[in-house]
Amino acid sequence: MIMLKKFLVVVAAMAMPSLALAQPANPAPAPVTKEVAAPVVATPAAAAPVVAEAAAAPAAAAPKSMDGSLPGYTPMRPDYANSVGMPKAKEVDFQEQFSDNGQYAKWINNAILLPIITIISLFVLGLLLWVIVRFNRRANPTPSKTTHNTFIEVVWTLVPVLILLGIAYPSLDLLAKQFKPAPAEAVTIKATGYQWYWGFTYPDHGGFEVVSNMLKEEGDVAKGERFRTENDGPKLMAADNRMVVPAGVPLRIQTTAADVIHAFAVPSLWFKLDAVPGRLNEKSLTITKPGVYFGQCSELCGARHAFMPIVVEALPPEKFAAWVKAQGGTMPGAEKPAPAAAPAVAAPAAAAGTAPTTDTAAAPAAAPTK
Ligand SMILES: [Cu+2]
Repeated sequence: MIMLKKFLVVVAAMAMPSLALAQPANPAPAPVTKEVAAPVVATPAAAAPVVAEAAAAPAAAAPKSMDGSLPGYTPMRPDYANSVGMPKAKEVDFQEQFSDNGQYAKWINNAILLPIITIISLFVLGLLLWVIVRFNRRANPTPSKTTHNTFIEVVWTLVPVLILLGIAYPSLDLLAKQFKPAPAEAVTIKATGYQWYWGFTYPDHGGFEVVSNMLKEEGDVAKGERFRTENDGPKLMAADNRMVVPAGVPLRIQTTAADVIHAFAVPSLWFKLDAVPGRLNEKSLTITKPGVYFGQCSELCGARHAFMPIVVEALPPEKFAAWVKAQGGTMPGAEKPAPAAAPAVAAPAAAAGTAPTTDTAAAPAAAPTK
């Protein structure tokens, strides 16, 4: 009996990667994957509490650590000094941009649009003042009867055309860049909007889903529960589990929603994409620098619309790989051994229960031995 118990635990542990691969996406609120990593190799008795916890609060993230850290991963502290990824006090400009498209768009705004707007406004104001002062009834009692002036008419037609062309060229160029599909080797992340939190699925890394809830303030949580600290991010912007991605690598961000329309928006990455139930929207993104970037749901989605922040943490690729491992996922290059072990062991574990994620897979497999 003990041998059988041990065998089932080992089988469940081996089956985990293949199970994860077999379930690329789970639209229903799923327990956080980070629950699992440790208890899998422990005894069934140790694995059991995880299931109870997951069943009690499927949507709530209940991390083991108070700061969101995992083995091999510590959440990056936001760069408050330089206001990276967040608004600056008294800022009127766009936030500093950390994607190529964002930098280009900000350049178009600051180097082309704003100067043109300023010059045209001042020119029109000048003309207006000139007319008021020079051609009022007292200063100009007998008005000129001139009606046509070919030269001026050609100028006031051609100059606006040239201005519009000057704006249109970079605008359409930016539009084309924004619509450019992600390259084949891009890392895919699917962001699912729920009322009222986010789920981030990693189909290229075993299909695990990270559930991301806003962190509450210290006074608003029960004793012993995790609350927001300065390491997590600004008030109302921090999340318990971040969307961790590699920096400097093309990303394929897909958005969808499970209930109502949400929108995935991160201003400092020049990224905003609606998350619509039953649809899969897609947009490419390359984050130029490691850092923590804050965003919010940007489509009115119900009572707690204002409390579903988005926190994107871009890490150097090797640190991202460590985070994927901590989540129980696999890196695309490293998943080769999994298929060999999968066919033999996947069946008993899968038949034992309908666990929504890899987390709970260990426990149902062990249950029959009780
Ligand atoms: Cu929303």
